[in-house]
Amino acid sequence: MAVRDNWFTENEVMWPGQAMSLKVEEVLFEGRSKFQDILVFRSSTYGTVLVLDGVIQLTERDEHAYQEMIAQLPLHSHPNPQSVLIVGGGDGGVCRHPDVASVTMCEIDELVCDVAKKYLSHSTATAFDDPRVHADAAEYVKDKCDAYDLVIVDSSDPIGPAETLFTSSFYSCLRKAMRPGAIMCNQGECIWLHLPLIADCLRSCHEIFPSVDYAYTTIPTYPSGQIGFLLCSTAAGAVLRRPLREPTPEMQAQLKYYSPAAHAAAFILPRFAEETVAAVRKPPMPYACTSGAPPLLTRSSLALAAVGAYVNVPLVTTARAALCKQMGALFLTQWRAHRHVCENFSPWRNATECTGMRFYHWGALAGFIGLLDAGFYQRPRQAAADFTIT
Ligand code: SPD
Repeated sequence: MAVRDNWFTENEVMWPGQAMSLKVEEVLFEGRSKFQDILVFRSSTYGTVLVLDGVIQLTERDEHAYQEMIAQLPLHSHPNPQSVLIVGGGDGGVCRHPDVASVTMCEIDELVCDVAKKYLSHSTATAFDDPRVHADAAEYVKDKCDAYDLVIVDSSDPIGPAETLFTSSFYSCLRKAMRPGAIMCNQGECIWLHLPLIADCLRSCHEIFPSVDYAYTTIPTYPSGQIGFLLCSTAAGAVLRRPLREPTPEMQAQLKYYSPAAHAAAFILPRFAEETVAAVRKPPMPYACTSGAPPLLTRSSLALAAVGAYVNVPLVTTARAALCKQMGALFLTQWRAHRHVCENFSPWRNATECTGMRFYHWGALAGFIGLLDAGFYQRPRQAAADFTIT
């Protein structure tokens, strides 16, 4: 029994040794569907709470931290989303977000929708007017081809009915259902608790999608106060961390968590998670933006150096060498002008010639630095700027 002495305590199978508890004012619904246990209660400080199989799915107080981000991150990374598929999300919290021509929601458990309509109708379950609820998400998307601009997988945790939604065969089905340039955003568990699982999922995504990244949000009632998102695009080179559009002022006024700045910040990971994600992120981040060690010799760094050399050697080094020649010549001229004064001081002549030679050497060094500058520094910096919003 999850509620004891007016306290609900979360099931801890996936996060052993820790548990979230909320004080219960009133149990509103308790039952079992074909798939899972469902509990709804009114808490004393977090509003109405929905619990599936002993795990908190949403509370009215902090649901926006998750539902806004899982919907708005992909929505604002796509230039023009028209058609959205939501897998799961039976509580209705996500499907009220996409303001697009068509939203299809496929939730495996109809009772979750019914309970949400009854107990969450004033907060999250406000967009159920025309829902198309399908029996099984994995089965449903199997038949689809090139149908969606966005796919949002708002699932519960992978122990239970949502297990298939974390597999590579499911990601492959989704990939087929997505249009060119479409974006998928999946509930991506918690970096503090599930890094190996996240790494597995990201590796599967890496095999299937040409662009892959990971973001997270903070939310007090999910385990460890955090939950992440796997974001993948069917387009190569898609930079998902940079919003392509800003919310309209009216939309921004309704959002409590999402903003373009929160979008960009959501992808900045602590170092221990960055190391895992950096290994599979596509396109890879320039090392200037990551906390990982810069790779010394990669194919791309060699290619950049070659381009830098090609651009710099003829332009910079010849220009600098020409300048150095002039300065060397100036010294020699000066020396000749003063020759009659210091004709017995041969060291002067040698010194002057040496100075000229030194300028040649400095010219060569400057050219080399120019090469490094353009090949290894400026170009990654430019690429870094592409990943940053200003
Ligand atoms: N550990 C809980 C993860 C729950 C994620 N899904 C929540 C569904 C809310 N619409």
